[in-house]
Amino acid sequence: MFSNKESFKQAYLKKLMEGEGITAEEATHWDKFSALVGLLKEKMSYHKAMNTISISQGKQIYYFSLEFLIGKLLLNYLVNFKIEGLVREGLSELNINLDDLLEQESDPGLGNGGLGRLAACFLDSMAFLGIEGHGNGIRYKYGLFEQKIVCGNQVEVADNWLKNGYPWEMRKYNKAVIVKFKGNVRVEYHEGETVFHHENYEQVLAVPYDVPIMSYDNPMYINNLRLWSAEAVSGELDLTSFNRGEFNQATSYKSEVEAISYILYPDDSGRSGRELRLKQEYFFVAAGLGSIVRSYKKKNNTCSLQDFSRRVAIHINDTHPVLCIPELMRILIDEERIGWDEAWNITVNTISFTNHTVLPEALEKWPIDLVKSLLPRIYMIIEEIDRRFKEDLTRKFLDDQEVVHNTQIFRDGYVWMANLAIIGSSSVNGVARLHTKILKNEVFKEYYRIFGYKFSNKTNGVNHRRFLLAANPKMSGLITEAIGPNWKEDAEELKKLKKFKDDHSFLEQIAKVKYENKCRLAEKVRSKQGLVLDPSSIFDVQVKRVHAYKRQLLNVLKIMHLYNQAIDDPESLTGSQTFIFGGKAAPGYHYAKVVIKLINALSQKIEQDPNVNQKLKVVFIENFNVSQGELIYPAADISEQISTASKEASGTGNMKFMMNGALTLGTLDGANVEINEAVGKENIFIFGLNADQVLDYTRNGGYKPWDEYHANPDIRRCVDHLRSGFFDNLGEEFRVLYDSLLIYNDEFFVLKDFQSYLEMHAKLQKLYLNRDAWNRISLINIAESGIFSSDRTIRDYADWIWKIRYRTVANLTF
Ligand code: T68
Repeated sequence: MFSNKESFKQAYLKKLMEGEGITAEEATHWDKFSALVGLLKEKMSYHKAMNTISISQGKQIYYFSLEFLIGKLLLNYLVNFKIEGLVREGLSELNINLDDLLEQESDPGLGNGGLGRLAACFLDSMAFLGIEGHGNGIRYKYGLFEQKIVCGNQVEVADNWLKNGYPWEMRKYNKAVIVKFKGNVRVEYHEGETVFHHENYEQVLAVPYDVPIMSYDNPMYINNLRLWSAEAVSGELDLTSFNRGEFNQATSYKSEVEAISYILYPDDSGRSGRELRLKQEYFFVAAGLGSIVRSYKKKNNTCSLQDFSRRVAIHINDTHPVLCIPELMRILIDEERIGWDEAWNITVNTISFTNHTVLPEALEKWPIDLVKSLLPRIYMIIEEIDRRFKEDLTRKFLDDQEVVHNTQIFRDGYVWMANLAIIGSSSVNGVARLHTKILKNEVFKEYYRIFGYKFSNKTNGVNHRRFLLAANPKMSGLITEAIGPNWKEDAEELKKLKKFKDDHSFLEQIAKVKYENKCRLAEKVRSKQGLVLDPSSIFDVQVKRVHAYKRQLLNVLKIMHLYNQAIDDPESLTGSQTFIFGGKAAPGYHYAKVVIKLINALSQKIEQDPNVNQKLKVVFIENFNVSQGELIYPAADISEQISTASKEASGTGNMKFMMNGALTLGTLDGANVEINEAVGKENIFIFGLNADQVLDYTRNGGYKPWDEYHANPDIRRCVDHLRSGFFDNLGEEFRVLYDSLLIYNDEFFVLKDFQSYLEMHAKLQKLYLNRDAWNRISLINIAESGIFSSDRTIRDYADWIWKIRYRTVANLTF
């Protein structure tokens, strides 16, 4: 195994020759990339084999999530092995540029946004903390679509991320699991025991692909992300029909099966409700649990599951994996022959649940008939869970019909998954303090009365080694020079930067790094989209999924207002500003797609106006994903976090911007509230209604947007642009936006918050002229970002939910 530059070069050339049978001169970028991957994989196996320590005392954590947005891995592994410099130099001496190889890797889009990226950050932090924590998900053949902008419109292109193969995964056919759908349940009474036989089912073979997740600075800790792929069980291919020439029938089984892991649903807020989605949910739950039970028995050398919950914790990421509850019950009762009460104790004590949203349309529910026909035995178990829960509840809350009604698992013809999740798990957590408060007092208030002890908050965090150390090498270098390297392992150490807050030359260096990062982004945007950005302008950035509650529309109205001002008086604009947007709209979400169109139309309008285009610019960066984020966060001056207060559960982009020194312009929503507390109100730019005010208005039927419209000429002018000829012939298309504000009562308080948003933005513009003051705030944001590291979040989960030990700062290296 290589340990220095020379031995790396030798090993690398050997690998290239062995693997591809070629020399460095003959090799393509792909060959060179593959050789480096091969070398790192060997290094990982070598270290893994040496790991004999288990800090978490053998307790295994399984994080079940339909989404893992892991991003590219090559740079991450190099950083984690602490060999990036060595490899870069070694390659360069062989005339190979590491950046060219990094470009070769595909960025697996196995998630929609925040929820999926959080899962990936958690895997990294679990590995870092020495926790045996593994991911369980689906290996979608097609990830989230690739977004192209054509004539201002979003166009979706299939994301064929596997077309060249995925070099980090390992197919483990010998660990496949059979998953059963449909059929019927035969109940048999046998010597006083009731036995359930699932019959006439359709079988699907779940084949796992494992991706290694390694720890920073401790290569022995290598966990596993297990992604399941659906395949036909060979015996099931109907050979009789095939032989009779009925190819359609024989192949339809195969394609029906493969459809299960074919594509990720591109909706980040529910709505799907299709049979295939439910199949996906049961598929990865049954496969995951099947393999966990098998390995539990092997590892603990036992055939009994009585101790299961002491040695295994299963965490469900939102309700998508909630079938873990009835599936574990099924295994315990039907396969292990454990009685209901004991099985229930084991199940509840094993499972914990995180909620990620309060939007009503994102609370999953499935038609009862669908669950019954697709998963007959699981359905029976859910019914029994519901029956027992209600029996207990009516005894305790006899006179409170509201509690009894709102907590039922079966309601209005549907199975309500969050209800099942709360009843069947030992812990329920929200993802930011405000969000948890809303869960307790609003969304799940009846449950909070019954199971108050289950509820807690675990504020999200992000992996600062990916989003600062690796994504922003220049800032990382500067930080390390100033406070030493320990912040990489303990993000709270970043606080030490505060001693430089009045050091003019240090502040200047921060500004210089920011400028260079802006140049890096500008160059990327130029080469990919042919757009020219001016790095000396303020980069004001909003990148995230496009959604009404995230209020990209509010941002657009603000830019329209600045444009109006410039038309009236070209001198009114002080410095020059670049407004950067990025984010995908769910393909079926018309409103969001029109918002994208509007952003592009405004961009074009301003670009074509020679009086303004030197001062104002709007760009929409195509295909926002993890890799783009890594370029964008370090280059932002202003981070737009402007969701309607009470709607964004936490947000994690806000944290990534902050740790890269952007100043937050935002509402008191989600984790912004805690960012505000961390940096102090003079170092964040808060505007608009707070959550209590929004909830108050909403309880009383909303507010009157027409009043704002009539009272405020600035608002009127911007809103009218949506209908008038301002955007040439697009007025009809933008009508849906206009109507959302004035006809449908502005559900997200865009006009209500408009004025205070403008004022806060103007304050920021002015502040930008005072370079020292700006850079000081930037530094304070970086310095106070430590608590938003996912290492802290995972320690919270480990202490309070999973109840396991982990590596601490005191024993970081051994
Ligand atoms: C996000 N949720 C929250 N959901 O919106 C965000 N939903 O505030 C929070 O920071 C983040 O979770 C992490 O906690 C989502 O991203 C989804 O992606 C999603 C996907 C499918 C169905 C429903």
